[in-house]
Amino acid sequence: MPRILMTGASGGIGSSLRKLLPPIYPGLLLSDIKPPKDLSPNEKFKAADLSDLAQCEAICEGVDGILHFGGYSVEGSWEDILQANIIGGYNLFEAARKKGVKRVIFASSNHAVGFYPRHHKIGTDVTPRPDGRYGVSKVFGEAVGALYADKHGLKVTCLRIGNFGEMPLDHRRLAIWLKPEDLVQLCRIGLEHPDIHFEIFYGASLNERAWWDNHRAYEFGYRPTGRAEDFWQHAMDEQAKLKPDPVGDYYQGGAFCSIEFDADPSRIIDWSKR
Ligand code: 15L
Repeated sequence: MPRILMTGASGGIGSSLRKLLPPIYPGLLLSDIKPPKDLSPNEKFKAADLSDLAQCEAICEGVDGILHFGGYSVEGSWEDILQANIIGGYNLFEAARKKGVKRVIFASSNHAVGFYPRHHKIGTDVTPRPDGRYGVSKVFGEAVGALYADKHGLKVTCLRIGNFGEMPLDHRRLAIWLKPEDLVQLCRIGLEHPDIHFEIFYGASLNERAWWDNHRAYEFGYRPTGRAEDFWQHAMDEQAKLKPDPVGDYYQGGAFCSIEFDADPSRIIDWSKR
C-alpha cells in the first residue's frame, strides 16, 4: 500500500479529499501550516511551513507519493505567492527528490492559462498565459515538475484544476467545473498509472462547454462522472446576480483576469458578433 502525503490538508480541496481518500490510501499523512480544525484522532497530521526546506523534508520522510495541494490558492501579493508557491513549490519537489519519493501530483490551476479567450479551445501543450502572480506560480510549479521528471526520474502529474466543488457556481464554472470524486480519479491516475512520466491534465468533469481538450487524461483512463449541465439552472441563476465584467467575461480565467487589468481593452473582440 503506497504511503501518501497530502499537503494543503486544511484548505478547500484538502478538506474535501481528507474524507474521500482514506478508504483508497489508508494511513494518508496530512500536512499544512496549521492542522484542520476538525482533525479526528484517526487522522495523521504533521505541520509544515513549505517555505522551509527542512520542514518539507521532514514530512516527505518514508513517503511514496505526494498530493501537493498546499500553498496560496488565489491571487495574492508577490511576497505571499513567492513564499508559499514559488519557494514552497520548489522545496516540495526538492524534498521529494532527496527523500526518494516516487510520484508527485501538483495542483496547478486553470489560471496558468487564464488569458486565453473563451472561444479558443486549448490543449495542455499551449504556451502558458497566466492571469496573475498566482497563475505565474502555477506555471513555475509545472516547470519544476517537468525538470524533476526529466532530470531526476520523479513521476509528475500536474492538474490544471478548474473549479472544484459540489456544483458549478456560475456560467464560467459550467465550463471548468470539477466534481470532487473526479479529482480523486485524476489523483489516482497520477499516483498509480504505470506510464506516467510527466503529464498535464485539466481538472475538469464532463463539461459540455469546456474550453479545454483533455484527451490526454482520457487516454490514461479518466472517466469523469460529474455532468456540469445537470446544474445549468443553478449556475445561470447565480450568474444573474453578478455584475458584467468585460475583461473577466471574455477570458477563461474570469475575474482573475480583470484584477489590476490596465491594458488596452480594445483587444477584447467579441468574435461571436463578427
Ligand atoms: C483556482 O485556481 C482557485 O484556487 C479557486 O479558488 C478558484 O478561484 C478557481 O481557480 C476558479 O478559477 O474558479
